[in-house]
Amino acid sequence: MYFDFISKVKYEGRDTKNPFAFRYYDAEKMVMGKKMKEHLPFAMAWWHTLCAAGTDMFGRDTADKSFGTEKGTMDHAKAKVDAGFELMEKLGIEYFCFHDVDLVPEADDIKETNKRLDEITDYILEKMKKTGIKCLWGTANMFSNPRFMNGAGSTNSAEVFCFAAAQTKKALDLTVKLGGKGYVFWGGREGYETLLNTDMKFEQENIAALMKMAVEYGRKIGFTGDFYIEPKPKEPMKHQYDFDAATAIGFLRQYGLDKDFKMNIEANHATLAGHTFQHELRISAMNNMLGSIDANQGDYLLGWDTDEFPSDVYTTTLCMYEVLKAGGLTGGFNFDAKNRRASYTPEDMVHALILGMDAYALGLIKAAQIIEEGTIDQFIKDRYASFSDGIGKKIRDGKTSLEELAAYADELGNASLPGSGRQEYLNTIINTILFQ
Ligand code: XLS
Ligand code: NI
Ligand code: NI
Repeated sequence: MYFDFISKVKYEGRDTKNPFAFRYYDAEKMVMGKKMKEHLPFAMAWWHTLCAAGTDMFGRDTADKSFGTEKGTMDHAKAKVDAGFELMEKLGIEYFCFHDVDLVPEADDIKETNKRLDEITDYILEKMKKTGIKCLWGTANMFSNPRFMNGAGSTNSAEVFCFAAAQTKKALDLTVKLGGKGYVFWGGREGYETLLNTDMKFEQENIAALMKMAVEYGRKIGFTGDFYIEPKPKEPMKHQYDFDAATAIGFLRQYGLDKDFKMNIEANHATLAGHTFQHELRISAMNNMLGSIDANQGDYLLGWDTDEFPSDVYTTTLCMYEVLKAGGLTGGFNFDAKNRRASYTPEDMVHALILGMDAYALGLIKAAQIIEEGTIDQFIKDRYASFSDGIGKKIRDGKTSLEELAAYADELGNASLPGSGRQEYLNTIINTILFQ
């Protein structure tokens, strides 16, 4: 037992003084006809929760994540499983996400790493059966090992490409073994630093080839879930090929991968791309490619992926507005987020997950209110009313021509101004709902 200071974390309402209780997340509460826990399939990220211990560019670990064992051993790998399942059970988190090398220490020889992976996933599977906790998605870490310095699918070395293929194959095996709903490709180092040494078209074709083989293999071994691209514009590379959702969707269509892939949208990656989180969700949803979410947040003053636990309710509300409008996610909400370096205790790990779950629960409640209150949706509908009949309808139906429209304009001589955007009024509506 690593988290002895809590038993099951419960919903106690916003006035509770208990630091280890939910103020908003009430798993069984009905919102728009569905239980909160069905709207919000939360997932724990193995890497941040059980591996990351506070090391940054300027200093070493601040948190003790040895879980009472020696790091780098299989005992440690098992202790991480024990700690992770205890944490998920106590918080009521029903899913987890993993990279291959989050689970076991990577050996020098890939055959040995794969043996360790088989052993640890047997152990995880036992725990899953006992607790009912499930796997949301798996992925391969093809960016940490020095061999991937120039990328995985985009590498200049055919030998390294084979190791990327081998890791993808094994990570798919493990995802299927654990019943994962999805399989993620985050670009990692799939990008470049300078075109002076890079053939961009060649690299993108190779990434597509790797993904195509992954789809073929995955379907062959019975993976029926979605593959995801997780767009990110930069970091670690200067230019990443999966810059944002629109770029990734274009890429998937170009290479005929769009039927098997959806987006895994991360809030912090959206803002790094110069978009709002809501924008990235909308782009994905309107292309029927909103699959899953990495639920974190960045810092607008910093230009990198700070992976903070989500606290900004304005943003979670607009996220949940998009998710409700899209009819929910086929994936879930993965807390790809870590404690700040100075919040280094086990208590902080629990506070962080409570914060994230409450921020999303509150966002869900507020988004449902925005939809039920109706002003925003009605306003948007009315804003385009001129296209519902007459010449506007002809445009929408594709039943007109430039000649006819030009004649229409000639007749008018001048156009009246479009209706006001009323942005300030609409912001007031949102504030009234958020802070009532
Ligand atoms: C890094 C990514 C990574 C993916 C999984 O920025 O967010 O954590 O979610 O490889
Ligand atoms: Ni992520
Ligand atoms: Ni990230």
